[in-house]
Amino acid sequence: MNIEGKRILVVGLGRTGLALARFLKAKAARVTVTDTATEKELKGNVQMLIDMGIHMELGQHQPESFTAADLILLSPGVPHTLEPIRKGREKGIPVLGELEFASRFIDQPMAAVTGTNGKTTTTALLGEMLNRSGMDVFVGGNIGNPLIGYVAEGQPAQVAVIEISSFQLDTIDTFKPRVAVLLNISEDHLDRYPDFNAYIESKGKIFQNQTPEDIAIINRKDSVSRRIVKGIRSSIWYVNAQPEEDGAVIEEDRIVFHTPVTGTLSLNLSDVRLSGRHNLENVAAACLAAFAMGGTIDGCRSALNAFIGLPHRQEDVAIINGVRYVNDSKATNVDAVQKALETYENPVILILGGRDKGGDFKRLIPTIQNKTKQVILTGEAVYNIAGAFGQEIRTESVSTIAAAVSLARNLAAPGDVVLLSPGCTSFDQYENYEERGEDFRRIVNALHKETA
Ligand code: UMA
Repeated sequence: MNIEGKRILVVGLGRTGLALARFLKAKAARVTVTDTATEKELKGNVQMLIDMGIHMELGQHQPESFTAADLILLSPGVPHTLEPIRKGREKGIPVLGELEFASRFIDQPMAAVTGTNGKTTTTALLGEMLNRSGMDVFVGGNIGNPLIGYVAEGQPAQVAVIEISSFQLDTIDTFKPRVAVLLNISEDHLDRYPDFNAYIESKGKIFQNQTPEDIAIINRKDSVSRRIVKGIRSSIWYVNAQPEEDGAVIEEDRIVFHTPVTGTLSLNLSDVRLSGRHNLENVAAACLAAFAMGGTIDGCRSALNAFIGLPHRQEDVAIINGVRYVNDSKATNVDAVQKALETYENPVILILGGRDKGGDFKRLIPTIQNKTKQVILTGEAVYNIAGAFGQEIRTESVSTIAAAVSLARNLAAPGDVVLLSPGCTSFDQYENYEERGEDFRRIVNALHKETA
């Protein structure tokens, strides 16, 4: 794609916008960056971009800039339905998401991973499996490392492993991964989509350009994912495959794989250090994707032996007076909370809350009744969640994570689990889920010191 001298508007100046602006400038495009945040809110980077000769429009999106551009590039957090973007499109100006734009420069095979939950874990695992199979791998995308940054470096790897969100899929057009993984679909981001069906449709787009020589990996037990199988043209390998199908079967003590490229292989569950049934499904999907990309069973096993999980995902923080404190701040939707609760045998004191994304908290009632001894609500969503639980679940409400930990400590007995698994975003009180998880960790560690 020739971009030299073209007027390109970059919308959003987060990690993606910054990487895009730098790449475009290096390619001699005429770059404008627009963001609804002010220079002060954007904290840094602005002056650096101005010094590079990039035009900045901050504090609002000026409609004229959208209609005057040759190309509009969107950050994933910017809804593609915004009025000025619609106006640009109406004028015939191409509008591309960063993933679509970056992927047009990529020559190597791509493995793409999406799903409501587990995509970062699966992406990181897959990258490591291929790495330990002797391949040079780029790992990026929604995991925090925009694909355009890899393009800017000259695409030094043999394969690209990309975590993909529905926001990124919304704006794809030609994106065609060699291997596409859909882990699961449950309600999420209902503050951005008109309804659940629109979100499902977006997830299904990961397969839209695949052809029969490509591979789709889907969880047969996930009833929502199964709904989109019909339109897929690529070969399907299933997690939880039926006997005549290619894919993986999770047995009591091992995962058995059968694929056209590997024949039948198996992996002992004792090689897996992650806990929870949902993680075994993530592991099975990562192994299948690794095989499809040319990885080996030894590479997969070696990665699994070393992989203890990522921060903020059911991360053990401390055991204090026999009580286990777990940071699951990344659980920002109802299904993630459900999966976390299912992992623990011991009584759980659950800390829920933050900013609601429209999740159906009622669905948690049976599991909460079965697994928890107390639910503590916090943040903006307190009234919504308490309303959804009604008389069926007794809750206590506090305003901060610190107050929630303090209350949990008073209620907990040895053997209990104090689980921060909020089911909401962190944006009512924090910049992101990482900051919330770090706060929880800091509070728990201070408690640990106090009681030592
Ligand atoms: N903005 C506007 N106009 C708008 C909306 C936002 O100008 O209408 C501006 C904001 O003021 C802000 C900027 O856009 O300055 C932020 O853009 P962004 O939200 O796309 O943030 P990035 O830092 O570029 O991060 C994005 C992904 N963020 C989202 O999808 C919300 C990151 O995923 C991703 O790691 C990164 O690109 C690199 O690819 C994060 C995420 O929360 C982890 N993803 C969601 C999830 O996993 O559930 C989808």
